[in-house]
Amino acid sequence: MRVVPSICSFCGVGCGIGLRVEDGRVIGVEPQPGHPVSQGQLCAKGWASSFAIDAHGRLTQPLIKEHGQFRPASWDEALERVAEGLRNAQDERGPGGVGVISCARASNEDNYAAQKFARAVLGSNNIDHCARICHSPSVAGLSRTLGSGAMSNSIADIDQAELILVVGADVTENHAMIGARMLRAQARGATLIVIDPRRTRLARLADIHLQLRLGSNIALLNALLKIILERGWENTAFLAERCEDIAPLRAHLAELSLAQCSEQCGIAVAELERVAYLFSQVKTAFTAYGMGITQFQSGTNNVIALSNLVLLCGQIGRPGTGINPLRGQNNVQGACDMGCLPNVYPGYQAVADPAVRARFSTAWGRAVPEAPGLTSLGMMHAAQQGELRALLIMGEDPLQTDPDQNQVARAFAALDLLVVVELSLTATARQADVLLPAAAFAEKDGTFTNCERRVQRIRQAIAPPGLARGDWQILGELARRMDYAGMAWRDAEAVFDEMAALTPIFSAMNYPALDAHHGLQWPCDSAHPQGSPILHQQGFPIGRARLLPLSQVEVAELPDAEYPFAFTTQRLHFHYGCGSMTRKSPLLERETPAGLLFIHPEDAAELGLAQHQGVRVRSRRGVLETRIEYHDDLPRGTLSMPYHFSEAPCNRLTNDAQDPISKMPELKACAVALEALAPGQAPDIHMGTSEVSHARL
Ligand SMILES: Nc1nc2c(c(=O)[nH]1)N[C@H]1C(S)=C(S)[C@@H](COP(=O)(O)OP(=O)(O)OC[C@H]3O[C@@H](n4cnc5c(=O)[nH]c(N)nc54)[C@H](O)[C@@H]3O)O[C@H]1N2
Ligand SMILES: Nc1nc2c(c(=O)[nH]1)N[C@H]1C(S)=C(S)[C@@H](COP(=O)(O)OP(=O)(O)OC[C@H]3O[C@@H](n4cnc5c(=O)[nH]c(N)nc54)[C@H](O)[C@@H]3O)O[C@H]1N2
Ligand code: SF4
Ligand SMILES: [Mo]
Repeated sequence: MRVVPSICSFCGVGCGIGLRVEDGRVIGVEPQPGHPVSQGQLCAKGWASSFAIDAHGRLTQPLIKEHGQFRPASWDEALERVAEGLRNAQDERGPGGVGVISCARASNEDNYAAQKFARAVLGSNNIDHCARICHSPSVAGLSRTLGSGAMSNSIADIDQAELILVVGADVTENHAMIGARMLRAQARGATLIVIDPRRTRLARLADIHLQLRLGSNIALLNALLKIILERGWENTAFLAERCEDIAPLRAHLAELSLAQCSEQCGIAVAELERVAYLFSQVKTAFTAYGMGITQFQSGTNNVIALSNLVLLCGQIGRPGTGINPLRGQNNVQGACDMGCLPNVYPGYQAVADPAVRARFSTAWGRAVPEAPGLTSLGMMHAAQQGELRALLIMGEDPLQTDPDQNQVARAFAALDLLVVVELSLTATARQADVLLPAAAFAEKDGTFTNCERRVQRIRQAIAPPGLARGDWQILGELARRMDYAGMAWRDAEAVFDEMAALTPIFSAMNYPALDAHHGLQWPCDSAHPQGSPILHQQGFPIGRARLLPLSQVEVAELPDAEYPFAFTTQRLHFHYGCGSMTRKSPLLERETPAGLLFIHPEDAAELGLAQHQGVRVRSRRGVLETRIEYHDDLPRGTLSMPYHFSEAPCNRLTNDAQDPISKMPELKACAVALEALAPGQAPDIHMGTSEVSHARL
């Protein structure tokens, strides 16, 4: 048995794992001793990595759909079919007629290739990925206030914080190793404050839990800001030295009524005062946040409101502090860094900047597009309008994970060509015209970037199953067939070196340097050859930071007589994303609750619903049937569902009302109606699927 060092391919914590390899198979994993992030530990998902990528259940050859059925094809035939379909779409609609959705689970090298393919080969900035529905408001909000949208500090800073503030993140479940670190910090004396409408495990253990009303973040944060300014608790030295004039914010807050903010968020003034005092008076406060801030139509403003709080108290730019968006996917930080976004090249170099375009155009030997591209949801809308004709999806499952499933199905149905590059047959993969088998993380070399900007090496431990190949290799071969020779890299290192040479924040990074450390944190350039664990210590990328006045924005769809329940969506510790990887593990599957709609026991009692009884749930967009499970961590009147289960797809119900700035859909709040099935009646998991299952057959 050999042990090959690698990085966990689930969440953005980026734990170090060792892949135990025997007879060409990964038979298990072990924690990497001495790893700076995971410190010799893993969570249940990390331990289950070998099930997730096992050859059993993987796609092993290219498939072409004919008469509604897949048939095996050679790589030659499949790629020729894709090249022809992409060319036809371009001929018909120009470069705007094609799009690429890349994969935050794949490597930096794969993602660099995806955006280069879109821009240099297809001539389109239609490139995006799941960050759109995850932390795009962080990228948009923090670039406005600070100039950089990534975690300002490192995970290890938790150890130095006197206070830890967690807003809208279920950390023990979703970033388990960070959650554990927060609890250890609390045990040694740090104050832990959680702001979340649900009583999460961390909230139960916290010193203070503010159980705010769903979607009332700005009202709550404004109340804290107002109290701090009125009491003179702000950090005047920091504001004078590091921030732009806060007079507009002060004037705006003076107009607001504290009583009204308190009523809007449902938290008593005395509680708000206590939190305002603690956060502003401790020397070091580490602020972390997640989807409870971003997944709203007010997502960008929610991020800015939190940034206002951190800046007002000067809790940034020092060890143990910072504003820290807990990036979700193992490589979502990397997919953003690599420029898989419609408006930026690698390293957040703006598409709008002619000098940037000129540099990439020269390096790539191709004219590059000037027009900004469409977001992922923008591509879905354009497909429904007949403007986008061909879409290449590299390892995402939008049919299950994007809002408003029926709308996604209609978009797929309208396309001339849907290409999916996947490990296994997901709901989205079933809809493909051409389905290409991808290599998983243990089957390729490359790098992942975790949530604290740490670029770490992954290494090929085994061969891919059957004919599967790495994403950048597939895209390189496709580029060659579309008459572009600039993607025929020798190996993953060559892709990385090309990227680093074009991207200032990575200019001093290379594989040997990454190998010599446990990775390096960007920016890593001649001024910071060892990387940058803490950002903004001397200045902000935009010079002085900005505090911006904001008002509470209500969610798009509030409960009413017809749809009386507030509905939100969440994650479970033992499952991940669309479930296509974690649901292969019998150990993780065993942990799945029998019920998938969580309801407060008193709400259930009022409706006469027994534990695990079948129910029909309906929103303005769709309907499904599932079973209920009592959860008193929810507030009364609010129902919640996880999104990991294709047999109970909560995204048939969710709303795609969008944040005007980042285009984030409101995945955390809509309104639903609930109807009991007869006692003993099993839910019909096909209820409401007709549009989806017939989309492309
Ligand atoms: N086990 C597991 N881990 C994962 C994932 C997974 O699928 N499974 N996915 C990964 C990914 S892609 C991501 S992005 C991260 C996400 O990790 P988190 O950000 O923790 O994600 P969620 O559980 O969706 O939402 C976080 C919290 O927001 C709260 N919330 C809802 N509405 C509000 C509100 O109005 N205000 C506030 N303050 N809070 C609110 C919810 O109750 C929930 O506890 O997890 C990553 N880790
Ligand atoms: N209702 C609701 N919906 C949500 C959310 C929510 O909180 N509520 N959260 C949203 C968030 S934050 C996110 S990030 C999205 C995630 O949504 P998705 O990105 O669609 O989901 P995942 O399950 O993470 O991954 C998709 C696929 O990537 C494939 N994959 C893994 N590695 C590779 C690789 O190396 N190459 C290729 N080609 N494929 C690979 C896996 O097989 C998997 O099927 O879901 C969003 N949807
Ligand atoms: S915390 Fe995240 S990175 Fe670490 S083992 Fe668990 S899923 Fe993997
Ligand atoms: Mo995410």
